[in-house]
Amino acid sequence: MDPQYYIGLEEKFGAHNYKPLDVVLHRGQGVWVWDVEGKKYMDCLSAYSAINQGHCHPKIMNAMIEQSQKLTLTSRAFRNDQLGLLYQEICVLTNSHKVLPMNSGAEAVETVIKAVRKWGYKVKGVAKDRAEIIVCENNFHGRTITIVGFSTDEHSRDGFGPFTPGFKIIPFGDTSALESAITPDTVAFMVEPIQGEAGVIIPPPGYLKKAKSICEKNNVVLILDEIQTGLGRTGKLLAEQHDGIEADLTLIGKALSGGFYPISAVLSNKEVMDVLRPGEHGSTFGGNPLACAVARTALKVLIEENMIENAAVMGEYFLSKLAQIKNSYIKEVRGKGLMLAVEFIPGIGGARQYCEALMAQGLLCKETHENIIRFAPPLVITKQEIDWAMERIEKVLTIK
Ligand code: IF1
Repeated sequence: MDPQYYIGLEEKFGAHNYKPLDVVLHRGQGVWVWDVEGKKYMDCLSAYSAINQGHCHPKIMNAMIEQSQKLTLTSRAFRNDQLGLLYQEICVLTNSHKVLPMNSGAEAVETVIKAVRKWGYKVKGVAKDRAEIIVCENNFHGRTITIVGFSTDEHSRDGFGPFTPGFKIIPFGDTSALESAITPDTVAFMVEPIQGEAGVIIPPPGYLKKAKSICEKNNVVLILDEIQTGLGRTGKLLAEQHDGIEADLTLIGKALSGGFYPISAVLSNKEVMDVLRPGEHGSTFGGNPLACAVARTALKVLIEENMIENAAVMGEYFLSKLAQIKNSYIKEVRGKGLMLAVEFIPGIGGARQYCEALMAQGLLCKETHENIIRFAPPLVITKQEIDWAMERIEKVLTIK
């Protein structure tokens, strides 16, 4: 089928809030996807890390089919026989005490904001409506009004005000800024272990560890948004493990379903979650049996099929290969696990042209900001497949 037909429909009838590469995908398996004309590509974006387990993982697919033949949605007015099992499995896996399931990542972020505010008033003793949450410059936590309200990206915010008050913004990676930003009204510090949208920005070593100890000392809840970094992407189950810490609250989403279904969750180590009482928060689809069955299997295959270890080993290999590319316009190559980026110096026409050239070579990736290409293939990628990718990447990126 002619891709232009589908592109035309999207352009004519759809909102124009995206500018995708003009590849119309039809089918996927593992690290590979095929377009409507049958052309094969390697997916080096993984739906922004929602497809860590690879496209259409057969075991997750079976779980989805089997559960959908039994029961899909009960609402939380009734219980179902999948939710408790998912709770237990997540808690065992992540050493958490409580789980609150939602659907999208942004909903998990909104949920955690509500929970820590309530905790601030009920437990910490902050005066009514004074609670403050500290976040970082160049954060990306989602698209709701509250969340874009504390974004520092003008593009995300412009024209959407007025915004929710109660947020303070500090530089990322700077623990002294955190220390001085905390006041008696501070209830939480929320941060991404590695900033994804900002361009795979890795903080100085020990940042999270120091942040954790500052939070502890000041009775401030540490919230890690692991929606992108979590579930194996950086070569550990959670990126916090690189720093040997446990956040008080952790957000996961994306790969929690292996890309089959929107499911997210707030994981709580402290009993912050206990402040939420019946009627104070919820979601029609949150915690539904289909989502739970899919998530249970998505977590299971991540562990059983050694995807996390593979991400660590393959990530290191991929990074070392990217670092060998000869191009004097490359400013930096960086990454952890299979969350990798190549940054170009400004003023060379942007990274998009490279993404388009890579697409022509059969490799799909996406620029972030003007000058950064992100490489984040599914965690099932093999050494041979990285070599296949590197042949194309070298061809496109090498400038003699
Ligand atoms: C889009 C970026 C990635 C996230 C973190 C929460 C959310 C996200 C750390 C919200 C979502 C997405 C959304 C997607 C593009 C994407 C993205 F380029 F914008 F930054 F992944 F790198 N916390 N990230 O990264 O989760 O509500 O979307 O489920 O098109 O907006 P969501």
